[in-house]
Amino acid sequence: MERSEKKRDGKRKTKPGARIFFCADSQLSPPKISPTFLPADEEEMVGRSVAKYWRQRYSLFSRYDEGIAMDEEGWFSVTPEAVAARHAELCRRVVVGGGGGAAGVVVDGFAGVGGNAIQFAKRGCHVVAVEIDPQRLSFARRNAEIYEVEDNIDFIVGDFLRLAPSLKGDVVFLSPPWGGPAYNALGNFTLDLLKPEDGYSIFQLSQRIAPNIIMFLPRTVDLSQVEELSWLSSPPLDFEIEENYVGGRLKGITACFGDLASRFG
Ligand code: MGP
Ligand code: SAH
Repeated sequence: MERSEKKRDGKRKTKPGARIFFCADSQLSPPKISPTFLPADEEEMVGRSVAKYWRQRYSLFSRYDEGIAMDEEGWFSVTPEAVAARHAELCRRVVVGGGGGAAGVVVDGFAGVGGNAIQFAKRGCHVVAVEIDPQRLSFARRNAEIYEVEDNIDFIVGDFLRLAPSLKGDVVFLSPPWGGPAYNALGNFTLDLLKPEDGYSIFQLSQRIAPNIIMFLPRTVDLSQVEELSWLSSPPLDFEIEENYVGGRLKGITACFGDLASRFG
């Protein structure tokens, strides 16, 4: 699929109404630690399936060595810290400071080990972090403690699809499962491949929670389908997409819907 046309002023046109911005690629430097600090066999301990993510550990969590807790799905799903910081910056524009300085509420529907929730909280948002796996959510809490932001996060064990009707916030953040690392072999990633339900259903549920939605999606996602989500509302929601790079490598696509999209850039 032709993902973009000509590069111009740091933006690329895909089709009318769908601009691709480039997220600043802030490479986080690994902390200066003694080489003896980590057990030499840690790479082996994490297992072959996640070794490539372990090698990126400092771009996932810059404070990794302070005791970050991970499991297999956490390793391959956590949003790299620089990208999560960018998501939080986008949120902050609509939820903090606008209404007399009160912090807004971000509902993170698929919180994982907390990569995104921590960055939202660090920027002054109050976070409702929903995660179906109790152990993974306990890792998210521990990781938030390391970043000293646990007080800004409500940790809720549960199924986002069932909880959604009882939730309210300013922004919903969605980084649902993509089907594991094998997503990359599929080529064009269509929204029906998202878990636990297709992207259209997850999006529609989220619209009842907040007027702004951010989705973090595979770099191979079908962009025309993503744009179609904005047409589920009448009038259509403002919509922007952005490519997110870390260390020069494209990690994923961020789609913004609602007022948040009109404040892009
Ligand atoms: P990747 O494409 O599996 O790895 O994930 P990487 O390091 O780009 O490998 P490459 O060698 O193929 O280039 C890239 C990023 O996508 C991860 O760091 C996660 O932030 C995110 N990601 C990957 N998966 C499989 C998922 C997923 O299932 N759910 C969510 N929410 N994010 C994922
Ligand atoms: N953004 C997160 C990663 C999310 S990965 C981070 O940066 O750490 C997606 C998560 O969704 C997984 O942890 C998975 O357990 C969780 N999940 C899957 N189905 C769910 C559901 N129905 N409700 C809530 N969480 C769910």
